Amino acid sequence: MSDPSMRLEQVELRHVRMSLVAPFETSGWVETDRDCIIVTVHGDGVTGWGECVASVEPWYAYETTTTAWHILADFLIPAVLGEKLTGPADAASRWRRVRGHPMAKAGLEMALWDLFARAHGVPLATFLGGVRDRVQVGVSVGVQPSLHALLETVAGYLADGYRRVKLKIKPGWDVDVVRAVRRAHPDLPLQVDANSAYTLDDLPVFQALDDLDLLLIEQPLGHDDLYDHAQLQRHLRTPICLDESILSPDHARWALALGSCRVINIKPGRVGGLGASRAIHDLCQARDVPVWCGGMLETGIGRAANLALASLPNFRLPGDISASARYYARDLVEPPFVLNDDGTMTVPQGPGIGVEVNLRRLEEVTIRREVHSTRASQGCFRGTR
Ligand code: OSB
Ligand code: MG
Repeated sequence: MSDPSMRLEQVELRHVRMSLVAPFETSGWVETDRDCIIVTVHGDGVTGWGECVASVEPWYAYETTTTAWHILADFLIPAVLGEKLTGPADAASRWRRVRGHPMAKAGLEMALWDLFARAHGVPLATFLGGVRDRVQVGVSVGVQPSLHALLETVAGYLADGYRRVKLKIKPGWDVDVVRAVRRAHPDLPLQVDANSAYTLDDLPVFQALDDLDLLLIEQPLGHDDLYDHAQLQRHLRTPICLDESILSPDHARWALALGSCRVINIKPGRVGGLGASRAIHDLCQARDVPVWCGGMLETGIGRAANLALASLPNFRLPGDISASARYYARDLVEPPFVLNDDGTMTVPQGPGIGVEVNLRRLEEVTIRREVHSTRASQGCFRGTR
């Protein structure tokens, strides 16, 4: 109890696959199922949970469930298993020489944050320095089969209580549809996300969007670009927000120095974990740049950590953190996440991520499992099924 360090005794990886309540279409891909890796860590009789957000296919990021599994099993877990750790930052420093692979790192790091917060008996939000118990949230609306379907979908989410809407856009599904939603809802806080579908040649599209009173335009240009975004931002009043381009605190620093964006979408899964997320938050706060918490269609495990993070003070725009029912018929956690009447979600107040994992449900959706243990009887058992 007084010993601040903890010996990490076991790490379990589970590849889970859950069907989404509706297909989610972006400029570059469609998801009907959500795959992720659930990471469970054990030490000193405490269990911690994390979620690695890499997808099966490399359409959003270069990492996949397969590459993340490899990096976790062969490099990250061996760097910390059996070690006495003083905290999540200590763990992260032990795998610093693994280049890239922020999603793999984040899955394990988040589980360790949960483990240490639970060992201290405090909510993850408190452990991170959170300052609010409710977080403003919104909903991300995929490309729809028709404008009519889009207007219906948006109206449905507004009826559910969402107060901020993000529309996915792509060439041929941009100015006209966004203008139609703006006309239907003149006062709605509205933003768009292109997932890197455009180039600087599309300046007229962004100049037209610039007149539609949007909160921000998310990742219009290349997924790894910082330079062209700076050129585009000069021509627009609407803030550009970077998502895909920011994979670390250094990327955030470079983007702000270059003027590539005026807002940053922080996804812990994309930037290497909660420690890196907090570093980006602090950097932006010092420069008076607002941040908000993005999402990767997480299960309740990742969602709980996102809510804890979004309770930090410089999360000034609503997050892509929707209720469990917006994604899944049955979530992995109890209680499921629900939207409050005021368009917020409540930050869990129990120890760690503050929600219970439903182990029966977890078992149902697991398609591969592997246990890494220090126990001699198990060796480094890598059970698979
Ligand atoms: O670009 O923000 C994105 C989902 C999966 C991958 C990328 C993105 C998204 C979303 C949905 O927009 C956010 C959410 O509700 O989890
Ligand atoms: Mg995005």
